[in-house]
Amino acid sequence: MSQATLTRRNFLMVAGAAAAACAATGCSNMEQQKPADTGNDQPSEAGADQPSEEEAEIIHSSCRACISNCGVLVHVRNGRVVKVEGDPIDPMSKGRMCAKGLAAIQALYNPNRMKYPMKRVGERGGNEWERISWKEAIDTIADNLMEIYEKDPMKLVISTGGGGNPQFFGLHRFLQAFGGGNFFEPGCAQCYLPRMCTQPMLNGCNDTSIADSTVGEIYYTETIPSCLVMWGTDPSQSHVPSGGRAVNDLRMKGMKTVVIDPRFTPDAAKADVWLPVRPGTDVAMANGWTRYIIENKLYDEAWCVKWTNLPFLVNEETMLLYHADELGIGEATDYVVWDANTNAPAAMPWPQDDSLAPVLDGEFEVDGKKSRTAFRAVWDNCAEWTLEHTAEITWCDAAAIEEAVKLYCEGSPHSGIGLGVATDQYAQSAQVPEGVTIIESLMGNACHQGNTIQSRKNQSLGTYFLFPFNLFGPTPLSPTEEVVSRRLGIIEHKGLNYWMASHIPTIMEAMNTGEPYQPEMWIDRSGNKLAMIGGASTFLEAMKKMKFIVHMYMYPTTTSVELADMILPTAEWLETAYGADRCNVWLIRRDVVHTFEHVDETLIWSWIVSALADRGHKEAQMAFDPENCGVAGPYWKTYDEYKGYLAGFMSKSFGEEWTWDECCEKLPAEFMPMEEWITSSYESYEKEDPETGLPAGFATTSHRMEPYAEAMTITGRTGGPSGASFWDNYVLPPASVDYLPLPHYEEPAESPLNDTEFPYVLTEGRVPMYHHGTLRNVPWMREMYPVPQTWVNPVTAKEIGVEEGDWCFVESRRGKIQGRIHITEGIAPKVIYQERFWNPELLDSDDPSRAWKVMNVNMLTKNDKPYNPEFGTYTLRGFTVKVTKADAAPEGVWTQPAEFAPWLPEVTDETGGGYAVYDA
Ligand SMILES: Nc1nc2c(c(=O)[nH]1)N[C@H]1C(S)=C(S)[C@@H](COP(=O)(O)OP(=O)(O)OC[C@H]3O[C@@H](n4cnc5c(=O)[nH]c(N)nc54)[C@H](O)[C@@H]3O)O[C@H]1N2
Ligand SMILES: Nc1nc2c(c(=O)[nH]1)N[C@H]1C(S)=C(S)[C@@H](COP(=O)(O)OP(=O)(O)OC[C@H]3O[C@@H](n4cnc5c(=O)[nH]c(N)nc54)[C@H](O)[C@@H]3O)O[C@H]1N2
Ligand code: SF4
Ligand SMILES: [Mo]
Repeated sequence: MSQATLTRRNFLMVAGAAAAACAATGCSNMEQQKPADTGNDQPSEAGADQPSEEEAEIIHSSCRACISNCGVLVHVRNGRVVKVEGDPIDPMSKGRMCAKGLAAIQALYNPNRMKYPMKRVGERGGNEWERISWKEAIDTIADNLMEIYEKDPMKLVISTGGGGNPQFFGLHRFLQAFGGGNFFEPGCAQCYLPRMCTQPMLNGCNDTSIADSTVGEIYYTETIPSCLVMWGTDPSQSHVPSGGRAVNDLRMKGMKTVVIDPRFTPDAAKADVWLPVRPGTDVAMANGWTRYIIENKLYDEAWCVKWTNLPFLVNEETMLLYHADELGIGEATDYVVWDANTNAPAAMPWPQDDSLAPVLDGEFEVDGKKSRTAFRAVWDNCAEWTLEHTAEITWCDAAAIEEAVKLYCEGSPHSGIGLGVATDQYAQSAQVPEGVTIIESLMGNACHQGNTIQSRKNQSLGTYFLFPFNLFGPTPLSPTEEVVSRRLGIIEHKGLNYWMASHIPTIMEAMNTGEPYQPEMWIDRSGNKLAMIGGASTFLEAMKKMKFIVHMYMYPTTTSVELADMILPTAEWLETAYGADRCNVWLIRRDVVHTFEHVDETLIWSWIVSALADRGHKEAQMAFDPENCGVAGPYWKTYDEYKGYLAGFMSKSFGEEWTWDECCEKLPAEFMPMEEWITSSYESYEKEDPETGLPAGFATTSHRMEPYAEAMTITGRTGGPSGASFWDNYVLPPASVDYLPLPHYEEPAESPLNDTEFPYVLTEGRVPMYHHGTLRNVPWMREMYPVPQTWVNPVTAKEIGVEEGDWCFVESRRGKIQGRIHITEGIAPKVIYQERFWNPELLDSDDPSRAWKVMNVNMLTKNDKPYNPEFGTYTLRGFTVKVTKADAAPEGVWTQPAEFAPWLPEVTDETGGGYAVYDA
């Protein structure tokens, strides 16, 4: 079959089937140009005079179709990417890729891409655009920014995509170069921040997110953890080739697994114990585990006494731990234990005074007042959570819970718990990592072989490439105390300060009311906020009040159509340069092609700063001078300057100073042998810290693990140790409620236990075909997963009166959407599962706003109170809905492979090319 007779339609059907097979098996590569493999001609074979495959150049790179950064080999022929495959040098993916990454060519050359900067003509929301030059675009933005800057820099709001942004902190740099403003991201308080702040603050090591690549332990094949608990995480779908693959390999070698997840995921299917927890009840589960471990004396007492703050005495009035100077028995840096030798309180210094005999469990009289050990406070806190009560609240089986805890405890201290995003997405987002830290501390599961808690260096530094200017100490560009304290919502939710973020609902309130000030301009660098943000309708209404909105993205989305005044075409990952540290290896992402006028978002921010500097903006001028910028490095005017910065940063790990071209020659490469990297963390707390000559301990205030989370309480009162002081060194006024040191279970605000109008509880979780709002315009992916499935239990299906494949309505107190019924025992009765979706095919219809409304779970989610006190988290998972039968699919939604033909790239399509430049 020749290309001339091949229709887009018949190509799609065959190629898509191959892609589906690949997605299911996580296969290592997909030939995208060999007729023999797909039984079909493919776009890149078009034209009789194509050179043969041997002439393709093969380039090492790193995928960025999701947050995972898997190593890839990119085949480029005649200036065109013709194939991508996994790179075996990556220790995490070991040569695998997932369907999203393999679809890279369809994304890169997608006919639906935005090609040039555009400005709106006509009404906002009218979807009429005019092409402009990069110069006009940047100058217009800079003029608008100067106007804001002169009034009040805080009126600027900028945002990014959490999962999608390889250069997350690039936006913080920008705000520092601008001199103020608010930053938000729809993940953040709802993704990773609660774990990433709470866990290291309390365990003194790392967070334990397999889905954020911070659990290095699972990639080492020489040893295996005894038992891995995957708690609200689903690596086989959220990290198919890396975390998912690694867990699978370890399971085959004998690692036991427990999965705590309402959905019967591939990881649940292979688990030794699956606990289908009711969405939103994980704190009850954690407290149930803690009580079982304590009541059955399964914990490691010697470890708890020496390496945790559990023997320290609690000042019941302040909820903080006593320091020895308060009782006049020692130094301010010492804590207080009850010493069994003297039967009296004693100062416990660091390192541990082994002549003392601290009592772990007890209540004593100290200073004329009752005082419990932190251990006893933990025990009291979980006293009500018997297995039966835990089972009743979490909708799990008591015997299964017991089996799971036992499995985990029997494997300790070589077991570990990996937390996922699920528990970040409801009001108890800080309390779950707190509860899990208690469990891990009791068992001594830290810095031993097999643990998820480790203290390795150089893990995931890549995420922070564009450090804020003040990351390693104040610079002249650090935000002032005034800027920090005026960020919207951060006094109340101080955990946000850890990422220098503002609170989304508080930003919306400021937009709606002008209090405490009126935001006026929004620059967004991400995908489709209207599909990703909680309570999307209210977000849209608030955003409409902005005077000027800029959206940077690769494709038009409903955010661009409904809200933007200007849209900027950004680069796909194959057009960007970056690096990724993967365990002991640096991968290098190379800009293998440049199409149309697409620009790496990093450079767009740089150009804006440059234009501000030209307009006499003081901080912007400083940002081009290395003197003012600290480790973060100055801004760049060209992509080559930027790549020079990347090269300098990566080559430091090798003790070298390479240019970008040298990096391209030498990377990817190991900066440390894998075994050394892995074992560097084992028993590291006992090893001597060369600076102090003392044991290293854990990186907390007490040098021990701190399951009694007084650090949280202190954060709420002052901003430190996690909040403002971590980045900015300021003391902030207290929040209106105390952040409690121990996790109490709160029933979700909308509960299936008492909601008669909306009787079911809805939750979400990843599917391997999409990354957030991406790839809904990529035919391969839409063929595999054309519309969102609504999972219902057979019992529920009967109740509702639906059958497999029926269309349905899912409705909450905030909105009504559609989905397609999938009946399965893999979800409990009364629980509904549906993943996020939006429909780019509707952008061309008479009513483009239907594109984000008809199937978007974020029409249903809840961005009003109650919020998590520490981080301001709103509710994306675990709220109530009703489900009813619908007669048909929403009008105009594509469900059949052939319908996606307009989005198929052809090799003959024009691609433009070369670097776009901004010439001030
Ligand atoms: N209901 C519900 N809502 C959720 C979630 C949920 O589970 N349920 N999950 C939440 C979570 S965990 C997260 S992290 C957020 C994610 O939601 P967002 O943060 O809005 O989504 P992203 O896809 O990360 O947005 C970033 C986009 O940037 C694109 N991108 C990559 N490089 C560039 C670039 O250089 N420039 C530009 N402009 N774009 C680029 C990526 O393709 C990606 O689409 O959604 C949250 N929303
Ligand atoms: N394919 C794909 N991969 C991705 C992403 C993507 O959008 N698509 N996004 C990336 C990003 S930004 C993130 S944050 C990670 C997240 O990666 P994971 O943490 O693995 O996230 P999810 O699959 O969203 O959620 C994990 C599991 O939580 C379950 N769950 C739902 N509600 C609850 C609950 O109340 N309690 C418990 N214990 N479990 C619950 C869901 O069924 C799901 O299987 O994935 C990353 N990788
Ligand atoms: S998991 Fe993510 S980074 Fe890896 S191949 Fe898939 S899309 Fe690319
Ligand atoms: Mo996320």
